Amino acid sequence: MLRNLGVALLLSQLALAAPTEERGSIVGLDLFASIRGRYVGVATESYNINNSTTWGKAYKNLALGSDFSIWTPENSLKWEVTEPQPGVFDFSLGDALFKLAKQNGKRMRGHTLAWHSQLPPWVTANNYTAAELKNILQRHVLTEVGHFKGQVTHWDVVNEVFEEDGTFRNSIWYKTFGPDYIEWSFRWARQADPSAKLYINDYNFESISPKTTAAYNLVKSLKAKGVPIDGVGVQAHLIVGQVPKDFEAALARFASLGVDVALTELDIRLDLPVTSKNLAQQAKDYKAAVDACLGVKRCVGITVWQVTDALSWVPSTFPGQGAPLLYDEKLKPKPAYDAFQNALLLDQWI
Ligand code: 9MR
Repeated sequence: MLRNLGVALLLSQLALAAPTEERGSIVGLDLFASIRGRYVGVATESYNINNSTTWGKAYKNLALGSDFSIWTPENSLKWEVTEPQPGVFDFSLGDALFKLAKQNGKRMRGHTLAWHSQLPPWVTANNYTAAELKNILQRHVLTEVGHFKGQVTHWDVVNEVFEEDGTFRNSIWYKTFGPDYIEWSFRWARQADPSAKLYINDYNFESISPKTTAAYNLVKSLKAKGVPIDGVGVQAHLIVGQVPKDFEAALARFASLGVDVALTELDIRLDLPVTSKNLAQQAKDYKAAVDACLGVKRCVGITVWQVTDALSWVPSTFPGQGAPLLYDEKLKPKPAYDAFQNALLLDQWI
């Protein structure tokens, strides 16, 4: 107890130390998380990091710094980027980020393989037969996972397969194969890289709902059939003031199936403009999200969906909303950052 208290005090002092020019804060979020047995990750891209403006250099320091130990390519491993024409693969953007990760001791999450969105037009435009489309999906999964073999800790194998009412999304994959494509994709991914943890990933997985009940039942049946599924990715695109009260219960229900869970795309958007009031609420909401993960033993980590509000996907998708991340547009840590850190630091020692 006393030793822990000493460690806590030391870390609090280090946390207060001024950020350096090269590395952002000396003791970043991931160190605190690692003491709690978790990681903190971030979505980024090589073209975000390799930006030689003053702002770009500051971004780079944060992405490379000690807040995040694992990166998710925000867009560069999606089908439209990696297989723009049938059988013609282009991993150059992904490779650029993987190279930076390797040079800087970061691990990588893979995102994503079987999805309805960000597909190149040829997948849907050619009226492929079911047999042809099965070969196309198989080739895509085997080639992409094989290309990054041994370098990816977790793959989002299937993404957003459910509707809110718990029915399967009527994607090209579901329309052609029914739910079988889910099982196949996991098996092909395992075949191509036996060391990667394989995840099903979705939004609105943060509460008990028809959608998460359907996902629970799917994961249960996949496990019963021996399908290699290791985790449930809970995207956690949340709204300030609306973090579900049963967030932890939803994570715990997935974990009770004997799989890991992770927050894979955390951001908490607010109604613009930014005010001290909505920033304070956002800080509370970030703490609630971190606490939900810490409350579930098998919640292995938290990835935020970009470093800074300046690069968030939110404002273009939800006009009037934004500022959902830990660093503001000028790359200054927000109250949410301190709340995230405090959630990781406190509790355990008091
Ligand atoms: O952040 C991504 C944004 O840059 C893209 O334009 C968008 C296109 O669909 O995808 C965003 O990331 C999504 C992720 O891949 C899956 N979950 C929802 C994310 C936010 O839309």
